[in-house]
Amino acid sequence: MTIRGVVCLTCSVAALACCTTRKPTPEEARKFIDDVEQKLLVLNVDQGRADWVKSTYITDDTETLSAKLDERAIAATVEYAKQSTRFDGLKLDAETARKIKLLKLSLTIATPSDPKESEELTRIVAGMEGTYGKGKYCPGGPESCKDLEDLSKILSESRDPKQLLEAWSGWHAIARPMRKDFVRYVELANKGARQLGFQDNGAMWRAKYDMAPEAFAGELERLWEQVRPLYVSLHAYVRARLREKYGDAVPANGPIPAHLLGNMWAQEWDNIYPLVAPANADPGYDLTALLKKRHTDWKQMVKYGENFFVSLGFDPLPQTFWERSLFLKPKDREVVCHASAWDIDMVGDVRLKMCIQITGEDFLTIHHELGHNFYQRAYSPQPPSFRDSANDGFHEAVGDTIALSITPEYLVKLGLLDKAPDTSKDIGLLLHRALEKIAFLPFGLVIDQWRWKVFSGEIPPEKYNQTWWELRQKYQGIAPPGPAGAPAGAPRGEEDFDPGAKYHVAANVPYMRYFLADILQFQFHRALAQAAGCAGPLNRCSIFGDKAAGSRLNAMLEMGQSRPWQEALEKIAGTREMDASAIRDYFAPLQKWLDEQNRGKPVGW
Ligand code: X8Z
Ligand code: ZN
Repeated sequence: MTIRGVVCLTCSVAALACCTTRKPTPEEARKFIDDVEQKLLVLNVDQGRADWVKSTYITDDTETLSAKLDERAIAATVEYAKQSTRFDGLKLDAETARKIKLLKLSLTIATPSDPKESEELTRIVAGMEGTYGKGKYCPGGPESCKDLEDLSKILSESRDPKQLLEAWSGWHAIARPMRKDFVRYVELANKGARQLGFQDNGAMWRAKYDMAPEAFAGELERLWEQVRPLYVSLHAYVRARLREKYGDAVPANGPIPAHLLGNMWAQEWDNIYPLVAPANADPGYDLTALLKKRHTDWKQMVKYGENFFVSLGFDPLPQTFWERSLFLKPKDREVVCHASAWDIDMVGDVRLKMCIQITGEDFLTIHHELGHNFYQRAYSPQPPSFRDSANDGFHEAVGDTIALSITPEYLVKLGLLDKAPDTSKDIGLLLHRALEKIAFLPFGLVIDQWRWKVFSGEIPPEKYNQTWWELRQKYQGIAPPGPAGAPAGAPRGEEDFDPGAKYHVAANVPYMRYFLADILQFQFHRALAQAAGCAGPLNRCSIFGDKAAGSRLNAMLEMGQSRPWQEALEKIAGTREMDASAIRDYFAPLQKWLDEQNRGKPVGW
């Protein structure tokens, strides 16, 4: 006798209908998912609004309210996902089958069925993001406090190792109090994921890619192997140049100390371009300086981004975008400054949340974020289940693809630059881009290599920090800075929780999407440049103003996640495979140049 049958014996007459052994019909499945879509849409929109208020005004109250609505929406999704298993094995039409599949995969965190644990988990996640958002380093009392924006500015501009170390250590200390919560979060998130049928929370994240999770891990390995030689060459070149600057603090053939690379997480290195610029091929301009020289304000920066999309044939952003977004850091309250793009009602109330500063870096980030917003608008006519990107790497890649079109010639068109440097400066331009895009690749990979192992239990809490730095060394070839006076590479302790000093770890945002995006954006760029008829080297192609490129991009965006990502990729790039040949082609002249520079010098760590 089936379990269902046993329960049936004790059922009331009224409940008997639930206990029949009759197989549900495909029509019932269709009705079920249509109904669930509508109910979840309401819950998710409410959750989004509460989350918006919390992120733009962090207080205990907004944190509590937002956690409550998170919990409500997540618990409902979990419940519907469980209910949907009754349609397992049924022959359904393709659309219904995909919607039901996506329902089970839609969460980045599944709450456990115990209401107390469910509440605890959503509270912890809201709290960790709040701790990150409020994080400050106050060396000499409240007046001396520096937030992440202040400390990041030091990391990018200072060349004084002592100052760099202080800013780096000051920020990383904000994560120490998160460690205990993070341990509990891992336990509870795993519990929720297991109740949904996944091995652990990391397995749930890996299941979202329209292929077997093991096959996905294999794809990552393949892509990384394609680009690793380029990274290793860049690393060796940068290390040699930093050694000229900082002497023995940078080892000749070991990992580079993390605080010397111009960025709090050593994830993008373009801020140290002036230290490593090639003598004869420096294009001689700096985007931050150009923006400042023209007195560009935040609104103009966002307008430049919007205009790019409009030039491709997209509609301008709605008035509500300008009214409801957060563009600047408020002086009177705590906010989460980490940039993000929002789709509040899933039908056009798109917003940007960012603490814009007038820098080249933020100019690029604005394009990144608007890529999310234009994607959101393009797929909004789809049924609610399909209002997302083909896979999460696609969402992250769109704005970056546009930013690859910010060429010197394009800056001349905007009136920001007087004259584009000739092709003899291409190595400088490519090196600048490589410090941004090639340096990022192993970082994009490492965050979730670490988290997946944490969720699977392979990394226990007492080894969180040690393994974090082992992986950072293995993939990125970097080491933690030592305490003042000590040699670089002195180990950090387990009282530190350095992963938590990165937003996405504190806020439960999966990270492999950025690694994928780094590869995909070059595939997109190559395909769109081709559509625009650009024959020149890829780094000089801009699709600005090209409607053919725009409609090719839009054809992919408007699909949302209605079809497996392989089909979306085919639509834009004519291939079903993620492939690093585009990024390698783009940087091929630089690879050759780097290898010449590195000749006779140590390579690797
Ligand atoms: O988090 C972001 C965006 C929002 S989706 C600002 N990025 C990653 C990061 O900052 O670590 C963009 C590049 C990588
Ligand atoms: Zn993004």
